[in-house]
Amino acid sequence: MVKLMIDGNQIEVPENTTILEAAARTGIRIPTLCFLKDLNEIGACRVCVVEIEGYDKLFTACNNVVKEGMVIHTNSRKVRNVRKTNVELILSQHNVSCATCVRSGNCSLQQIAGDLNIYDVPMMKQIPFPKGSKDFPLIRSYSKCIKCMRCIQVCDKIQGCGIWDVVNTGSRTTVDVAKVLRLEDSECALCGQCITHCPVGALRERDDTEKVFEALEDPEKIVVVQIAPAVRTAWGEELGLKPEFATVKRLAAALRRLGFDYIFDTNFSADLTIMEEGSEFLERLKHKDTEKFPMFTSCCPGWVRYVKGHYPEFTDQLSTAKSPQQMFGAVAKSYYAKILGVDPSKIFSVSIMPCIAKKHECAIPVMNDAGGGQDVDVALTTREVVRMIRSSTIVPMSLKEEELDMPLGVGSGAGVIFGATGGVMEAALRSAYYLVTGQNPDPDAFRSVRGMEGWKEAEFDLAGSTIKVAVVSGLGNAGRLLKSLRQGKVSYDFVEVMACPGGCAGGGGQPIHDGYEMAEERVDILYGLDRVNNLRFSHENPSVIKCYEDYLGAPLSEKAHHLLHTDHHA
Ligand code: HC0
Ligand code: SF4
Repeated sequence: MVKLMIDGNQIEVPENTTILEAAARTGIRIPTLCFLKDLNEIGACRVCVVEIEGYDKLFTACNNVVKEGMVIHTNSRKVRNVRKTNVELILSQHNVSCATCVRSGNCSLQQIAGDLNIYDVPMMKQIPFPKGSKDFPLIRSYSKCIKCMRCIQVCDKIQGCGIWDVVNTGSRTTVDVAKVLRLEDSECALCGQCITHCPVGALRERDDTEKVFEALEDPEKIVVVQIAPAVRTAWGEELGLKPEFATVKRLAAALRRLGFDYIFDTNFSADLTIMEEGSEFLERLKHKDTEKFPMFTSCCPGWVRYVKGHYPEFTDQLSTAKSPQQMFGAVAKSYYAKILGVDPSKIFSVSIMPCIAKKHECAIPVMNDAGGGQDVDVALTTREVVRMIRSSTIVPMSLKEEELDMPLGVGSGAGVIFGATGGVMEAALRSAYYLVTGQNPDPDAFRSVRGMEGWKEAEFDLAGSTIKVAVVSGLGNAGRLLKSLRQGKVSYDFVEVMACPGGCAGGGGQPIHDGYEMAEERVDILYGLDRVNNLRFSHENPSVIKCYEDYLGAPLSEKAHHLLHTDHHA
């Protein structure tokens, strides 16, 4: 243990504790900007400086550890002045257009400048910044980058993609795409984790809200919307709503006020995905001698982009099943268009996703199988929908819950847990068991694939055969798993991969709580929703059963193949 004094408090903490942590233990908050625990502890912004008696210079608290007998001042006049100057220097190279910034009100730099009483930027520099693309789903505003390095670290250490790097020198130092010139030409998976870890507005998703407002105003268009599983756990966060109040039914009410004609649930098509992907897996198992294993889930477009870009030799092992987002779009513009008796082109199909890779996925040229343009016309992130609600002056606090529409608004508990790491695997195993044995298992029989660890393994008995599965979340873990498979160190039958840590609950399109990840809390909500759902099995979803009876025939039928499966090489 180490004894020291912080702001007059005598304390004792374990060796190697950082000054930042030691202060926090005594209830003293040292402000930070670039710091992310275990990920970015480099003192780049120099906001966390403190004074240590006996030294002229100040020290950063996030990456210096305490020593026996230290006397530390975290809030002396000298500390406050230097901190203020450091933030002014950051602001001097920052495009301070706060009122029109997507992160206004949720920006750590804005917050700290306010906290430090900075109302003027005395050393403002005019720096010519490169212009980024406006069309790619991930947008970088160079003029807003504060060189905190968080995006570099998260992309490299957590996601294993290494897209960003520091470029140039002196006042022109900035963060840009490593090796290639354009982000569009890089192997960026579009997971969006660099956005959710950016403390300012230097990274954001392409804003597609205007396209949706236009469709909502068009009397010729029937605008349908699907709500992804993980969106229901998070949409209320930025609106100040408690999770138990911010239900999917209250979101449905807000979406009706926005003018959407039919409010549906991606959980419906998650159940459909299980029927197709589960059947495909059992079919592949029948040909174990000739098929390559493991089969990988294909519902996360960040993962699909990653594997195609970084480990293309595994592309054939992806399930051919489309993601629930795309299955929903194809069904909306075929089966549902038929129910309505309208041409598919009349339907404008919107999805609300916790994800930015979904914007890329819906625009893949082969994802238009229903014949009415793109099967999903626009994919919005959770954050964009919150902005639409705000800009339309809808007050969710005053809304009563409303039902989703039928028949595509019905989803099972197995569908809802898609939004959590392990959820797709668990849902698939619940139905695979039924398809093999003709009997339902205990719905919680496969709970060992739950939990936040980045790489989980389990074995289950499926009618006498042992099925070995793995579940990974975070692309860095996915890369490690693929390397181990390549080297023959591990072998599995079925692997679920989600690009974002914790699965879609921690998706790159979710509300941002700078430096604090909400994935685990949101995952708990999803499992709670599964527990209380009357339906726990995808194969018991009455709307899915009816869709097969009236339209698709059976899982893996010709029509199902045409609408619900894809060629990942296209
Ligand atoms: Fe997901 Fe999905 S679970 S990828 O995370 O599979 O984005 O929530 O909508 O499509 O269902 C995201 C979430 C989805 C899809 C579903 C899957
Ligand atoms: Fe890296 Fe993901 Fe950001 Fe792309 S979206 S640069 S892969 S963190």
